[in-house]
Amino acid sequence: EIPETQYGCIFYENGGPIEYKQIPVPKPKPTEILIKVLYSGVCHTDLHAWHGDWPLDVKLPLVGGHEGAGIVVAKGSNVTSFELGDLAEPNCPKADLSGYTHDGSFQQYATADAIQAAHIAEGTDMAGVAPILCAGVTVYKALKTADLRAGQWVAISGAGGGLGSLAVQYGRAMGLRVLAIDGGDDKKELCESLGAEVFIDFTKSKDIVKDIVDATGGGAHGVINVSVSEKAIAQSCQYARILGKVVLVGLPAGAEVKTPVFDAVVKSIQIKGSYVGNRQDTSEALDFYSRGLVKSPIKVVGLSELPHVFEMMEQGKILGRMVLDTSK
Ligand code: 8ID
Ligand code: ZN
Repeated sequence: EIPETQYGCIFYENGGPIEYKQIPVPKPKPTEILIKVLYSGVCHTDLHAWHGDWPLDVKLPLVGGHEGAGIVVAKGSNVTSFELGDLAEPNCPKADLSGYTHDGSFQQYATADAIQAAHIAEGTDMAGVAPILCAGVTVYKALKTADLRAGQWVAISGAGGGLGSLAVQYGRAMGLRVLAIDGGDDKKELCESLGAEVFIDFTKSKDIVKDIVDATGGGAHGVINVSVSEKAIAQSCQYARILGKVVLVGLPAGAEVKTPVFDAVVKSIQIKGSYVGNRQDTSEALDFYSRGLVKSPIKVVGLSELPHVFEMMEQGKILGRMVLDTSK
């Protein structure tokens, strides 16, 4: 039985109040499924969407969220790829972005394009799998984009956050040596427990470039930038090794890549962008999760706590990923 109304978190203007209240349950278009969302991760992109700080307008009013995991409860007349009861996720398609230009997973029932939505295997831990659906896929794809070989060093900048804590583990699972960069002792502990061989604290290091070059015996072969910091991106080109690959993933508002051209040229550095992943990447990233090679470092709180989660995220205080339980 699908209700007419449900609880959701909605905002009417960028940066305005986020209201947890009763809103209508959306109706799926012929090509969409309706998902009963059980859990949704909170990605830093959701915070950017609320602020409206990217050169891409969000829909208003907006229900954010794009790391939802739930059960298919209805489907449009053209949908053949899902059955009712299947486990699914409202994915981040390229043009119509869940939680950005399409109401997302910060509500109890969400619609998603049936072609883009990912299938989740029976018996999967639904709270744990939620962050895999954006953060996991994104960092897995970024690591593929870095094109490294087992035994090489990968530096993860922003390693203690949602994307970073998964990047450390995917990196390890892919046979890489992981150097983690973030701030604070609790993030150091988290990164080391997930398999980072070295942790560099950006709040304490006097010379981060030198520390990383020393720890890796000449610089990182690859860098995955998931921090929300223009400065960290500039530094990453400097501690990348000769022929190093620097992958840009984090999207600090208004940022530009600023790095000495001379170094980039004489070291023949490659700078590449990487944006989420396709359906094949999603199914591969989920496979790593279901085989137990990566764990979701999550803390679960109620959907009504979203404003508080954003506040903590802004202050860089979240360890790993916060996941919202839509029943609370
Ligand atoms: O497809 C994509 N490219 C994609 C997909 C998903 C998310 C991009 N993103 C973007 C988000 O929009 C955001 O800009 O990646 C960025 C990180 O998302 P997140 O992992 O969800 O954010 P977080 O959990 O807040 O983690 C950020 C971490 O960076 C650290 C913080 O301490 C935090 O742990 N950090 C910062 I801010 N400055 C740092 C610095 N200078 C730093 N770590 C190292 N050095
Ligand atoms: Zn995301």
